[in-house]
Amino acid sequence: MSRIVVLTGAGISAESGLGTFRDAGGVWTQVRLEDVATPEAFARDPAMVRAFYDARRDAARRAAPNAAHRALAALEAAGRDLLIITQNVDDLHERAGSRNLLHLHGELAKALCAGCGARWAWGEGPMTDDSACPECGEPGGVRPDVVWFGETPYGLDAAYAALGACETFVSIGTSGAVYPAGGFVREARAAGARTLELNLEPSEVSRLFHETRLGPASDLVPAWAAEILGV
Ligand code: BV8
Repeated sequence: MSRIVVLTGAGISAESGLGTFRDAGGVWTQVRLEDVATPEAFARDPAMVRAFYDARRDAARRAAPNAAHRALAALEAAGRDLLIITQNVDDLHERAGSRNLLHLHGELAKALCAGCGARWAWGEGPMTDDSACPECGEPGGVRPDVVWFGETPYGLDAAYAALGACETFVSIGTSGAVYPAGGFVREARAAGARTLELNLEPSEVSRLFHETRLGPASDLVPAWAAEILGV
């Protein structure tokens, strides 16, 4: 079981040029989450929802991991017992080299068949009504493999097991506004873990952390990783 559990949110990818959600100018200030990030939105206007995620998939493909992603990957490469639970749907942790990773809210780089539940890697190009599922062959039901509001996050059993056994819980670049991830710090504290928040601004759950450090992730995360490595 991982002794260090790290929860990441959109803030760790902000310096890679990918938008956060609730900051000034964030994604949810440009488009209503009810219009693009719920199953009802997809049922109402699948083309609009697919286009929203196609644009974010293209932006993620053009982005590059930053020093914060690389510092976490370096901890894993140095043999530290670390699990990253990310709320992010980009693949910047993977591209930085992290492997022990759980995408709680799914991945832009995958597709899901709303009909049969098949999931597969999505390559280039937009999702359309003509996109057919490779399993059932049906067109019309291909959607991004992301967890929308009202849907059950992926890997919750593994996440809670890791939180219940960790010694250190570090939250990076998240407002703590979305649940159940926003409650993970409570789970870690109940397990006796030391809890640390690395964020640009105080979050909705800062009061629950033993320590909060404020600043950009590209500064705070490499500095914290250096402490862990004793360098
Ligand atoms: C569910 C998908 C039932 C893809 C997203 C209590 C318990 C359980 C559920 C709920 C509950 N209360 C309410 C709910 C319902 C709901 C919810 O949380 N609503 C909110 C709005 C109140 N939750 C759900 O519906 C979840 N499902 O509950 O199912 C269930 C529950 C338990 C067990 C079984 C079943 C599903 C939630 C997932 C929704 N999908 N994304 C996509 O479009 O991306 S959520 C979306 O928000 C993203 O995933 C995003 O990652 C996530 C969280 O946001 P953040 O990452 O924190 O981003 P944000 O902009 O908010 O904050 C950025 C932070 O970074 C800021 O603090 C900023 O200061 C900081 N920052 C900025 N720049 C930097 C920085 N930090 C460091 N360096 C920088 N440079």
